Amino acid sequence: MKATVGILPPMEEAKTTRKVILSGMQPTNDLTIGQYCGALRNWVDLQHEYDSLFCVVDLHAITVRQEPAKLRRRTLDVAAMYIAAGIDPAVSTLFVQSHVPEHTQLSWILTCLTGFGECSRMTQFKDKSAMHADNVNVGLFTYPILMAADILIYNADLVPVGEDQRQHLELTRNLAERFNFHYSPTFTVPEPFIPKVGAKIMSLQEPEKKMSKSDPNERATIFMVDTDDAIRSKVKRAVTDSGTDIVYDEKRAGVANLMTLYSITTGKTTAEIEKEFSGLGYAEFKEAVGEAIVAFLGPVRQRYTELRADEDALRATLRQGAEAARERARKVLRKVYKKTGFVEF
Ligand code: ATP
Ligand code: LTN
Repeated sequence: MKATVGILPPMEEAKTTRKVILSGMQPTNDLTIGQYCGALRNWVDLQHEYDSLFCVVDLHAITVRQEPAKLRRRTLDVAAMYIAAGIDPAVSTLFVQSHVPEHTQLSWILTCLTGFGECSRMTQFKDKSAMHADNVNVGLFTYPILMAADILIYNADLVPVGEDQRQHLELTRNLAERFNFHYSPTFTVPEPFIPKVGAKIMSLQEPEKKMSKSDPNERATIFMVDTDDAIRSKVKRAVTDSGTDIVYDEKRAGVANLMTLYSITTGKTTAEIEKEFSGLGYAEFKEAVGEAIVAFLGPVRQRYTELRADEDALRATLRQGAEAARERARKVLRKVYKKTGFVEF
């Protein structure tokens, strides 16, 4: 919030001077503990301090082939998981991306300001087109432009995401600056907000690779809805190395990853963890990590199950969120249309 000296601003002004944050996740599968550590837990912490908007980016999800019934179900699953993890719809604006058509409308204008080369350089495009070689569609290519529109349509100041999204944020910043330069100052140039610990949770099976919800090897990923036994078993079988001591060393990716997970789920620092396990081996350490994750995820899973059981209430929450988001998006889009030179309707 802006510092105020002397008299406090009136309530309305106080509300509008709060900085804005926006973020989203794709409903392409159940959420993982990687997404929780890299993004969701930050959203929960930041929502009280900022004017916050969180969406389920279903339009982004169809850049990879989706079964319609599954996509519909997962969109609601992800929204329920946001709330279960601690996003309070009374505090934050929570909505589904396709419910706010202004995102796609702005996206077209930004598309016409983006160079072909800029999109070709995106590593997520390169990775995903290699992974889905049978469906390298243009949406996969222009994906980051829609993401830029998601952010710029609300003039977000801050975007809490994991490390893998840094490059997309850089493009978003360039597009905001380009529009502002070609027309006149319009968009806020957003900053990424990437956590120091947990920005990249690695696969449990190939610890040099990011933990991914689309990994075909289920043992590599801890899902937020995994059962206690599944969590224990996945941690127990996590790939480590031939060493024996529990010390944080980035070169020993498997152990470092488990230490990060333990640190986030217990709140302990690396030094505390090293001390706790000094003289103990991988077996004891893995058991503790498994139990910490079980204890941490259990209550979230229970809240999730309750919330997901009342679909009418969930849909009503999402409708309210979309109405609030649209109201804001419409105003910005109107300004952008005018500056672009479109005749007013
Ligand atoms: P996929 O692995 O299916 O490609 P994704 O990265 O596209 O998943 P999203 O739902 O789009 O998943 O990601 C939501 C957020 O979670 C993003 O901010 C992303 O940076 C973060 N995130 C995803 N996976 C991880 C991870 N392993 N570690 C840390 N953050 C992550
Ligand atoms: N590209 C992101 C998901 C995403 C997003 C956004 C994140 C789409 N729109 C806006 C933050 C802000 C991803 O793949 N993780």
